[in-house]
Amino acid sequence: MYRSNLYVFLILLLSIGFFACEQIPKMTDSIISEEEIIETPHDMDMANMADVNGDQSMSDEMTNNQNDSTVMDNISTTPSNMIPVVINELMADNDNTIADPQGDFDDWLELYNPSDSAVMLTGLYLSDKEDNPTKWQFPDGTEISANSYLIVWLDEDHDNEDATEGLHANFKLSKNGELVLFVDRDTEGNEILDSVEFGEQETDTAYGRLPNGTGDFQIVKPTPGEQNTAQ
Ligand SMILES: [Ca+2]
Ligand SMILES: [Ca+2]
Ligand SMILES: [Ca+2]
Repeated sequence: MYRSNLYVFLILLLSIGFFACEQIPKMTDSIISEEEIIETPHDMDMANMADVNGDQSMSDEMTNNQNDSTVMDNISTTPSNMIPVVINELMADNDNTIADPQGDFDDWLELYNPSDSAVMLTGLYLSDKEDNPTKWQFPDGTEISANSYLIVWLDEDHDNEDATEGLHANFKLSKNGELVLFVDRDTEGNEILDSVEFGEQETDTAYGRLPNGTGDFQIVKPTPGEQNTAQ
């Protein structure tokens, strides 16, 4: 009788131990998400990244670092190799599709954050030159909200005193086609996070990912600041 009670007690003790082990990681996760910090790398378009880098090293790095996510005090310290943001759409010859905050119909690029957390873009870059990947740096404090889109005007209005509203880069896009790079911070070796190479573009024609955020670039219906849709 005594021995059977002992067994019951041991089973109870093991159950409590198992339950505790299950709960601690969940509690930690909930703390992290409350602080709006990227918990896990989004399932990025790895194939596209591999195209850019010519290998899978970044993908491997992300996999290796997947479990390294820890509670961080500052969102801007989020390791860049966990940035889930992609180049989602662009227009290289905007004649009457959408005006920038100053009323000009300029080239534009749409970034998309598919994750459930805001992502700080401070220190990251956009460029249209492979030999100068750090051509234009996002201003300090630039943030892209969770599941949201961000438009960058590619109009060389970066130092235009009248163009304080909106993000304005120091390069334009050629309608004859070129390359756009989304580049990591200096501390991360300026790795290319995403890129798109496009050929000759028709006026007011948008080139974007379909399906939205993950698919290959193709001609899409212009949807600046919104989910991409087919023509
Ligand atoms: Ca402009
Ligand atoms: Ca242009
Ligand atoms: Ca869009």
